[in-house]
Amino acid sequence: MLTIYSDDHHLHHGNAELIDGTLKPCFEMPSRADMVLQRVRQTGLGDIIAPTEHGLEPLLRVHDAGYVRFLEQAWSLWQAEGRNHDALPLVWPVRGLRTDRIPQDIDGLMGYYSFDAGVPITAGTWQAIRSSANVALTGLDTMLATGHSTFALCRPPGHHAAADYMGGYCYLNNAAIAAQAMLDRGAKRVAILDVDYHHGNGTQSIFYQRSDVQFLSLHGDPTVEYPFFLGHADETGEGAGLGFNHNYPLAHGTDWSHYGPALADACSKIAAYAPDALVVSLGVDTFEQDPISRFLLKNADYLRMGEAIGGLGLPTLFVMEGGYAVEDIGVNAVNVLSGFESVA
Ligand code: SP5
Ligand code: ZN
Repeated sequence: MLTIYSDDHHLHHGNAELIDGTLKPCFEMPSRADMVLQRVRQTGLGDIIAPTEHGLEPLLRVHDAGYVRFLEQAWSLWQAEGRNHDALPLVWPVRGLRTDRIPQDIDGLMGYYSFDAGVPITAGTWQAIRSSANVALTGLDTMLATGHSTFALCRPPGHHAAADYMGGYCYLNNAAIAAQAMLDRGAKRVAILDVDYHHGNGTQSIFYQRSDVQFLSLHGDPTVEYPFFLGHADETGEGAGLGFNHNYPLAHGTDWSHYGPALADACSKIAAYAPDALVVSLGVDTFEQDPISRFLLKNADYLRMGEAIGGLGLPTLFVMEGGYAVEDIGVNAVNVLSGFESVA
């Protein structure tokens, strides 16, 4: 399987995140993608190629123009305040506060365009997130050109980013951008299967009212897990999208004995939808040793995961999302891809 990768992700390296009430080094760190790349090489998964520039157009098919402009300008606005450390939001327009007046001050903009503080903006963030989206779009190019499934080794991840807000280490929704680009190039239906430990709130919200993208997510039950405010089973879509959104909230402590059947159910819904192609939001933070998550999948379970997805027989674009057990992230991610290829 071909891998798309760029070193540009190193340009995004947040200093700290607020976790359990204290500032800790960011869990979403450059070594994550380095470890996955190293495992791709070690296993001889296939060639590794650099992304090509796709411009802003495909980003604007998914994201709000004001939001994209904000991402581009945030660091210089922050610096203009005389700040040289990471930019972080600290105030949000929750219930009863106004969202119809977009602030001009950088602190107001940071809050307006985010839903949590897990999104440091650094000097290199804009270039890194552009590159990450280009990785996904180049993966799509090669999948369409060759008919073979492809691995987009994206970093930063994307699935928590909605049309006009960032959050949860995510800025541009790489999976959504690729799915929309697929439709724009002639696909009639695309399914997105999100196996990251956390609900893909951004992706769900982007396609919630649409029937041309089916979204399915297996994740920690939002009653007790981040992102808390989306991802319940009764969210099934709206308007034309009714029936095209499927959430599988799973309990803390979920292991393969409960994960496997939920995944099988999701796969049967994908098969019934009969999409032209599949995008997999590939997070491996479901791992038993993940430092911020509470599922119990083991290294070998990721092979089973790949086999289940490969059984669908669909052209598949894997888009890297989360996974914070850095020592194992490469093994687990590549196990999914190897399991997939063993049946494809
Ligand atoms: C892409 C992705 O996986 N984003 C995840 C963002 C999660 N951010 C909040 C994490 C909260 C973790 N709380 C548990 C702390 C364990 N001590
Ligand atoms: Zn996650």
